[in-house]
Amino acid sequence: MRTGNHVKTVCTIGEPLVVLVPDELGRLSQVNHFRPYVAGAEVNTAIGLARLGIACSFASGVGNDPFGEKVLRAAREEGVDVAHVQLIDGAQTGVFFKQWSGLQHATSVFYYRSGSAMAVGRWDTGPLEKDLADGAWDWVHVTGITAMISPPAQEAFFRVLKAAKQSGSTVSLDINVRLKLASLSEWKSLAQRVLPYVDWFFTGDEEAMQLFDTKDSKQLEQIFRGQGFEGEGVVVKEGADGAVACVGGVVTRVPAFEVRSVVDTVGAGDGFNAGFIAGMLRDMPFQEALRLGCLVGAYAVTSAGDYAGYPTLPEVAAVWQGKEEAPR
Ligand code: KDG
Repeated sequence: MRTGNHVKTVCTIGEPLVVLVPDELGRLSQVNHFRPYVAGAEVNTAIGLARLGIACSFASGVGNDPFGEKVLRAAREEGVDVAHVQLIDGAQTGVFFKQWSGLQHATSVFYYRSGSAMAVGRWDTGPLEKDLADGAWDWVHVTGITAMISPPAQEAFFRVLKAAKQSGSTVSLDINVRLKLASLSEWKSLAQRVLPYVDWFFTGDEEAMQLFDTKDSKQLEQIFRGQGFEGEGVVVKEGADGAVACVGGVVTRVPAFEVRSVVDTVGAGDGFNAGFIAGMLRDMPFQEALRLGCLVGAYAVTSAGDYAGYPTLPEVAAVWQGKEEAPR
């Protein structure tokens, strides 16, 4: 039984990757230098939570190769518990490349992950399912990406999602549509299938439009309730316009934080999730939890790595007190 002093814990589950980020703008075929960063929506959220002082585990399967080791080191260095990260012999860690091109320097990604440990079904979810069933974590966070990596990854995804739901943990899911992984109709069907198992459904406004023809959080909640959703609510991330949530028909909106210049928006949504979950676990007023999500998202866009810019607790405290920069 949990006591009043129980420290609330989170587990995020998914595939981490190494991303090769070009040192220059333009076509990938003409780029000469790249920097490797650790990435992946769920490990990003785990790191965001750890930076906010939340005890967080990350569960995954990676290759027992240099990139798997890099992921493990990065997560450990950030204070994330990696007891549930399997380093799998003879398997590979997924990789992707970023490209900034065109008049708007639009970001595109090129995946090399179809042979990764999770994609080829080498990830053994048994130990994780056991801990999930034992209710090891207060909150479990997943994303739709895991289900779209491959058919074996989708089976693993639903096994852990169901175990998390049955354990009574709060379950959040960010649909995180990636059209390079599956078609829009496959994403629509996934979004429906997950609804009975999640307490919080996170989505970006653009992907909500793609999937449900609306980004209105109230309408989304109504649609979901008609399709088996019995969870808490829906959170819609609107980037530079902030975020809006609907819980039992009650809509809460918060504005975004202004940033001087946007370096790269990838990772902002995962950061938002970390801030929101941390706020909820700290029993912050709901609007403040959304605001904390927006703050982590804003910090994220100030740097090139997915999570490099995520703030620490002193930085958050400084903003909350109305000071722009944290004392160094
Ligand atoms: O949200 C950031 C992620 O999209 C990025 O790190 C890569 O997880 C990733 C993916 O599978 O696309």
